[in-house]
Amino acid sequence: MTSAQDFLHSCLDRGFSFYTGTPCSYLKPIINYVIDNKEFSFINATNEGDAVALACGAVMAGKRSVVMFQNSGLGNALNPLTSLNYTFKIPLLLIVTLRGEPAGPKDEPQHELMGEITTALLETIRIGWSYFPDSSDKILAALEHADAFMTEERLPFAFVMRKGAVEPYKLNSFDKTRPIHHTVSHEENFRFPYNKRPTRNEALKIIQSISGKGTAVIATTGFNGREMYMLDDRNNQLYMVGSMGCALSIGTGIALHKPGLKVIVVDGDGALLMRTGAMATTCSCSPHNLIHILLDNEIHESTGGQRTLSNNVSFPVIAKGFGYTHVCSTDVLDEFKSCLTQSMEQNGSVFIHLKTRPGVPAGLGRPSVKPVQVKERFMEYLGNFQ
Ligand SMILES: Cc1ncc(C[n+]2csc(CCOP(=O)(O)OP(=O)(O)O)c2C)c(N)n1
Repeated sequence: MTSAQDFLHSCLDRGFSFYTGTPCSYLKPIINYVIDNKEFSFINATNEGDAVALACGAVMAGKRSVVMFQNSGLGNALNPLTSLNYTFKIPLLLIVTLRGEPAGPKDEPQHELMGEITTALLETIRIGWSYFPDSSDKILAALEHADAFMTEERLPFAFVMRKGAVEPYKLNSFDKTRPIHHTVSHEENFRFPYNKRPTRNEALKIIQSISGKGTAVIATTGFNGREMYMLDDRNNQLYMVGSMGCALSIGTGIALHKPGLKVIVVDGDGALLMRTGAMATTCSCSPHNLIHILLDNEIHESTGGQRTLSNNVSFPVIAKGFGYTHVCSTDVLDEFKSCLTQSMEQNGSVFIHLKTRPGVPAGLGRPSVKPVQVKERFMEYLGNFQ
């Protein structure tokens, strides 16, 4: 295994001090080390395409830059990589994790196809690549090769990171990543300190208590779907895996074509920030039967607890701005319950924001029912409604 320290200091010797990206659990040691050490700076981007563009700006301003993301996010990054980096000839060092590696360790179904095609996809878009050095003595040669490619082609080069390539590195400066409050004007609406807020599990129980027949529930990628499945697996629930940030658009597509149903989207803050523009699309077609719930723990909990940018965003303010018919925001469970109960009677698109604290029930597993089966029984259920 490579040590994060060895890798990052060799990068620093070559001038790479600016880091950005979107988390993946494989990236924890590198991200943690960069956060801990002041020679480096790290910006947590809401999606991988934005991370690429941010780094392109930094490169144009004279900063050598590294962009890190999961291979699922290569899809999000394809557009800037092909029409920004290629067009303007902007080299970047990429670290792309290899979830779903063929013949690699067992992984989740949503990583299967991208795992098979990651390296071919990089080649198709003319990005040079090699595996992330799996021991510290291979770092210098790997960086030299990457640098030669970037200088010659003036295009990004990717280190493709397999599971376990880097030794674990525990974050020391937790304060630097802990959500900072006092940043947004809506803060005074919240009563509880971070660690006293309701849990996701308490909120999901309330959601399940009202989401009986006549409702359809889409639970987003992250812990929402996994916890909801564990609480009570029902055929009116769709547990998203992959396609992070797409829950709202899926829910809108259903709501528009099943006006006899109430559609409830249970979102995460990392997921919603990845595709916030979907709120504009949803409101532009104003479904009368949509409840969009945001369970906002201010972190990417399911990939290791890295901060999202949620504490810099006033979700109720932007929801109003996007045009939701009713908006409610709270950190009190009873208020959440009464907003939700009222919203079942309201016409229009309702946005309900609940600030939550992190934490998952002990022994949280993953749905044992396969995504295709979940979809099929969900469609059968939807078929009962106009
Ligand atoms: C395009 C893409 N990028 C990154 C990931 C890795 N990933 C899976 S879940 C997740 C965090 C989701 O955060 P949030 O919505 O806040 O939910 P939480 O983890 O807190 O439950 C990330 C980054 C992914 N699945 N897809």
